[in-house]
Order: sequence, then structure tokens, then C-alpha cells
Amino acid sequence: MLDLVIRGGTIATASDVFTADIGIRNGRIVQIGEALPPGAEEIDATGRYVLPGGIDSHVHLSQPSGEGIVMADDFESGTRSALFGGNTTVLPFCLPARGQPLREALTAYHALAEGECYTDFSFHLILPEINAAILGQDLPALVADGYTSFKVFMTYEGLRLNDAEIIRTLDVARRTGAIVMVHCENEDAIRYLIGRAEEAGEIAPRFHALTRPIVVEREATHRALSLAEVVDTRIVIVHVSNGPAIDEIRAARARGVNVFGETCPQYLMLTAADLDGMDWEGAKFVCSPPPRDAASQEACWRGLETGVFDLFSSDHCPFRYDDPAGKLHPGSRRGFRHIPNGIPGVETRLPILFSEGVMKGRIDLPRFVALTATNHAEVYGLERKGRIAVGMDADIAIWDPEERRAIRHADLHDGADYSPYEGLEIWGWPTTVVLGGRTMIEDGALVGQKGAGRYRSRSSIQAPLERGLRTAL
Ligand code: DUC
Ligand code: ZN
Ligand code: ZN
Repeated sequence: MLDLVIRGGTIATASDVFTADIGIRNGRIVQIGEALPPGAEEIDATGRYVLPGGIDSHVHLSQPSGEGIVMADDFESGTRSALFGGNTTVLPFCLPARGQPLREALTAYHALAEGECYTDFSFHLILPEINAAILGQDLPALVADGYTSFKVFMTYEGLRLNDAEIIRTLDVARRTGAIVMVHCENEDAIRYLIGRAEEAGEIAPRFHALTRPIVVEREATHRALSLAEVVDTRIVIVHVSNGPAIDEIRAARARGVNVFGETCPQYLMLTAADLDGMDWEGAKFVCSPPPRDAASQEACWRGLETGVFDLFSSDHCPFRYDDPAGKLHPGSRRGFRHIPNGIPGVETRLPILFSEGVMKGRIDLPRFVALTATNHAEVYGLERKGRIAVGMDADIAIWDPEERRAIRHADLHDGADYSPYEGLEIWGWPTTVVLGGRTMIEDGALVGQKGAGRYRSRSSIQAPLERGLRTAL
């Protein structure tokens, strides 16, 4: 007998939309068809969309963020929030301290996450430094053990790698089949601009955006892509915020660079003007790269529509606002330079793209599925995830396209004390979420248990993405 049958819903994959029943046994999808036999449990999905559970491949949880600053979500609250937003897998980052063995850092993050999660999870590894032992032994061994993605930074003192170091890291990825995610902003240019602003006494949150202009992101994006071209390896340009950076990705792809592009809700829905709020309220919108302007928002939409972007992630990086450990008085220091970079969004990522993208006719359902689940699994080697197909993990979000609600932080489940999207009207919401065949959220109510989410090792062998007909080179 089937454990669970999801009956009569409109199923969407990255290529098709059709009506069928889904039969689930032992946590996997075992049948898709019409009039399936009864299951021990049944969900009537008539009139609703049945989509792969979201995979959010860019999430920060329990990450040390500087003296006196505390991230607002741990693995429990962060994955609960993710689940309520229709996600069944998240990929947070492991940030090793300088000098800390990478394996030890990963063990510590595992200890924070095991038994705490409401979604499945896996870790990207941030590389704050490299040396011969890390490149020669540690990383290849970690890739073989299923940690198949690294993030490197071109900004932030104490974190950024120089070009020579990035090349050496890319070369390890080329040899091991791993993939490198790059944060593209030119640190030296930013420091120059911050120095100029501070000399002029300009310390309000809005100067965060003015000291990290598009040109510093565009230049670094061009450089990262060029380095990947030299090494001849795959690369992800994360959190892309504007048209010129998108043009760099498009041009590099046309030259044959194997690049994946990612953008996030903040670059569709926010602008630099949001950082200009009264009474330091602008700090709520401080993230890097910063939100830009209406033309940049439009460029990001075009990038999603035409296939320049493969990934739509939240970059959930939550800090409380009115909290001594948060954004208002970060460690009792004042000035935009001290505001922790990052905004919450793991629960609102999918509803925002569904409402603003699918319901407003900018993207179709298969593209939504590709951008929010399927491509994340393929790019990062989650072999049994991101698709509704026989043999896949039964990770499923059932969406009510008629549900209308305004985003209110009071209704969300993260550990922050605000949402950057407060008041935004949303049309469509994931009301039932199934993880590995177990119902975790039923008609908007949490019915699953903490600890149901489990660690997933990842593969390093990934086929090129099928970008489909609407891909713009
Ligand atoms: N980069 C991220 O990816 N997230 C938050 C802050 C940052 O700089
Ligand atoms: Zn980043
Ligand atoms: Zn991030």
C-alpha cells in the first residue's frame, strides 16, 4: 500500500504542467498517474498546484557575524521559517574561523543543525583563507565526502581572497568537480569610497548603498568570470543586483564560460531609497550588494525571464533591528559601516516570486520550479531532489493560488523582528508541505516535528543545465 497519495493536483515540473496523482512510499515518489490506489494517508490537492519543495541554496543560519552581533536565526527557527515558506531543503554556509581546520568547523555546524531542522540541509563551505594544505588535502577530501561547493569573497577585510588565491581555489574545483560561488564586490574601491564618506561625516545607512555602487560589483563580476575562464571551471555568481553585472554574465556565457547566475527577492522588490528611512530604519535594508534602482529591478526580472539567472535564492541573513546585537546599535557602534549586512527572507522568497512572477505573468510555472528548486539541485549536486518524478524524494509543496495575504512579520516564523516586505500583498501561498513523504505543514499549520529534516551529502558530478527555449545568450 502507498503511504501517501496526493490526489488531483496540478503538478508542475521544470518542463511540464499536468494533472495527476502522486503515490509515495518510504519517503520517495513511486507512482505518478491517474486514479492511483488508496494510500494510508491522502491529500486532496484539487484546485491547487503541486510543486517540488523549494530548495533555498543561499541561507545563513547561526553564523558568527562580528563582535557583539548575533544572527537572528539558528537552525531550528531558520528551517521552520523556510518550511512555512514552502521549502524542503536549505543550503546554509559553514564559516570557519581563521586558522580553524575546515573539518572541525563543519563538525561544529553539524552539531548545531542535527536534530534541530524542519527541512533537509547541506552546507556550503566559506573559505576565509587558503594555504597549500587546504588546497592540496583538505578540500579534495571534503569534496569526496559530499561538501561540493565553496564560497569565496572579493570583499570584506579578513574574508576576501586575492586573485591569485581565487585562481588556486577555482583550480581545486576544476580538479575535484566542486563548484565555487563568488561574492563579487571590489573591496579596495569600497574602502576608498567609505573613507571619503566618513571624512565628510556621512554615516547614515543610505551611505552603505552609495559606497558599494554598481561599478564595484560589475568590475568584480567581470574579474571573477575572467578568472573562471582562465581556469576553465564552473562558477556561480551569487546575489546579482543589476543590469551591468547581468551583462557580464551573459557575455561570459557567450564566450563559453560555464557560469550560473543567482539573484534574490531584494533585488526585485527593494531599492536604495529603502535605506533612507527615518530614525535609522534604513538599516533594516542594509545588505551586500545593496538594492539598487527601478532599472536594476527591471534588469533582474529580465534576467529571470530570459534564463540569464538559473537560481533564485533568498540570501536569508537575518539580524534583529531593535536589539543591541542587531542593526540599530550594532555592538553600540554607530555608522553604516558597522551595520550587519543582510536581511531576512527565507519564508517570503517563494511567495514573492510566485505572486509577482507567476501570478503577474512574468514567468510561467515551469520556470518558477526551475528557478526555485530544480536548478538548485542540479547545480549543487542534490541528486534526489528538486523534481517531481518517480524515484525522487517526496519533497512537495502544495500551493493555494487563491490565497491572498499581506506579508506581516507577525505572521512569519523567523527570529528577526521585522520583514523588509511588510505590507506587500501576496497572491498564492504554499499551504501544505511534505518532506520525505511526511506532512510537515497541513493547511497552514505545523504538524511535523523538529529533527525531521536531515543532512544531505552532495555529489560533485553535475551535468550542464538544460536552460530551455527561453534562454538568452
Ligand atoms: N553576502 C552574502 O552572501 N550574504 C549576506 C552578506 C554578504 O555579504
Ligand atoms: Zn555574499
Ligand atoms: Zn549570503
